[in-house]
Amino acid sequence: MLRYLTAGESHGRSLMAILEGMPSGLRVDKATIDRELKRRQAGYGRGKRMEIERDRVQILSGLRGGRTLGSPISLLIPNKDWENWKLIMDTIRPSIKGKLTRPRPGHADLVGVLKYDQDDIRNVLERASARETATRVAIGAIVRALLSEFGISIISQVIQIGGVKAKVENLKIGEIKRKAANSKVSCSDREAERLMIEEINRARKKGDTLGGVFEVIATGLPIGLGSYVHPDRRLDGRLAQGLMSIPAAKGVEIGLGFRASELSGSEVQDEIFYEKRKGFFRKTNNAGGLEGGMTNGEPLRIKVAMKPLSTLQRPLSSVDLITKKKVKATVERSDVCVVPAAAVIGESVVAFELANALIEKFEGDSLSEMKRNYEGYMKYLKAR
Ligand code: EPS
Repeated sequence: MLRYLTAGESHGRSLMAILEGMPSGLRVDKATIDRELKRRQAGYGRGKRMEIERDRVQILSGLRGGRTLGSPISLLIPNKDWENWKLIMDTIRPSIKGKLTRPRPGHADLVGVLKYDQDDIRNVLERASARETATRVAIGAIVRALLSEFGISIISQVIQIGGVKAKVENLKIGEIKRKAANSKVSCSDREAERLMIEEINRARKKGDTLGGVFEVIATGLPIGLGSYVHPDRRLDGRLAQGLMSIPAAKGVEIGLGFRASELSGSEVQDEIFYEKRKGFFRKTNNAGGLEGGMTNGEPLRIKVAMKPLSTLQRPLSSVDLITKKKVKATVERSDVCVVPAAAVIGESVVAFELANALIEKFEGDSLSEMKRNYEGYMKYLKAR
């Protein structure tokens, strides 16, 4: 079983993670992790914090000579901004000047202070912050190295920001990869990209924020990752859980998603074909690559809807925690739109769930043992 823990406050000294359950013998490249961290920081619509940070990982354990040992991999990502916050965020004797007492609607602020019995919203927002997702992207980059050993790759694209929807239905996966990588908002439709940027500029001017939708696509998946035998082994459920845990995520659609509910069965199911060279295959992929909670050999296609961020530069009404009077919510430095960044986080989350399912199916203490198990299974499938 693959598992991880993360720790760290947004303006604390650093973010940390421990990843456990990776096989030995896997080459892990620090530069590749740093590249993914950089992708997460980018995207049009980000705020001032991203001008301060240059996220870089330090690999503290679990590797020797650039290869995994099978032992826990521990990671550290320093917060550059810590220098500006170390008096306020000191873990022993912080200087507490102005406590934050005006909760932002939509953020963890109000429920967090009530649940954890706090009188300063900072004690909630520091960990609730989406900055935590940097650790998930670092973990994602490591598990992607494992997936690529088995020919699995993952890409993403932004398909909606605010009211602007991209036209991407007829694009091939190769085209999406190329076009999205060259877009400021990770969108494969140039005209939509232009309108999205305009929409972000408008929102910034108004002190408002924007949500949107991104899609993650995984290719090269063998048939049979995940299982139908027990609810918590269904891969669609695990993917949805992982993706819904991204801050501001509000919905997940697999394949046709909600649209499938409007159509008849004969329009939705992907008919089965067989050719000696290809084996069993489909001509459509409405299922998004999953049937019965298992991969069916077609590309995995999964969409995530993000709500607009809850920190508004022109704040909404709230109630002060102490005076109980109507006030405007706290204004923290924040971003206008993080959908392009969330797409990178989504890739990482999907990578983790797929790697977990891969390890479950082809279990081995070393990469070579996993590969022997994989090859045996692929040979068996070919003979069916
Ligand atoms: C983030 C860092 C944060 C925010 C954002 C994500 O930096 P700061 O709070 O110092 O401006 O930009 O966090 C939120 C959107 C949030 O609601 O907490 C990051 O590294 O991604």
